[in-house]
Amino acid sequence: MASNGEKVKVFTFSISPFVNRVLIALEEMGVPYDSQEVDMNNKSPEFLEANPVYKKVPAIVHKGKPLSESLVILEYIHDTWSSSPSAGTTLLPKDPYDKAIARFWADFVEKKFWKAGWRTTLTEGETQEEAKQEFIDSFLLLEEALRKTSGGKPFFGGDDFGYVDIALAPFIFLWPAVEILGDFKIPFGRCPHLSAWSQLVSQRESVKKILPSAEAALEYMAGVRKQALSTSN
Ligand SMILES: N[C@@H](CCC(=O)N[C@@H](CS)C(=O)NCC(=O)O)C(=O)O
Repeated sequence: MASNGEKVKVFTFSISPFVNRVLIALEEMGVPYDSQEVDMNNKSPEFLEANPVYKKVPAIVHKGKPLSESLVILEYIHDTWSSSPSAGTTLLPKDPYDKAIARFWADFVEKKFWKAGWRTTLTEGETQEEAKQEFIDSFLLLEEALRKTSGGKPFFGGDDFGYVDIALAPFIFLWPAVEILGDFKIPFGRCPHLSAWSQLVSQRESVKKILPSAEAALEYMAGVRKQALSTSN
């Protein structure tokens, strides 16, 4: 195990894909960590001290220093543990252009792709139709990105299960919930690379260990949808 000082403390919320990015990366790098589930209705002073700006999970504390925002934490994990002997993969590519492109697509996952998926589950009528279309368009863009950046290899990171793979992986278990609550089908037939990628990624040890079941995701998302629709109507 690559402790590099001491165990990482991770503030979590089990259904959060952003938290799961961090946990999958730590698993992949063989970094020991302790997790502490945050009560979202009663955020502890210790957690708020770790993320005083956004007050969101994930937040980590390593060697007494706090850090938040999942993609920032992934970069820290890369910089701190990539060269350790226990690292099972490399998160970011070495080449500056490839690295910038990886950052671009990881950013896209939250800003466009998941924003549309989240909106699909929480809305109805015309707004939901628009969100669904945006979600499908984002899928097709990710398919093209995977085709280009993988260079015929299985992952966005080529042979390495890397930064973009980890940024996107936690959303796999939410896809069935988005389909059911949005009453539509993701066009997997038009996304052969992404389809193969998601099957491979779902079988990865770190992913199997960290991700909750699709049923748990559906139950949570259905609850959030019910609440969102009751307050908007
Ligand atoms: N951009 C953030 C997003 C984190 C985020 O949205 N976390 C949610 C859980 S999925 C949260 O903590 N929400 C609590 C709140 O808003 O009070 C990241 O990448 O870490």
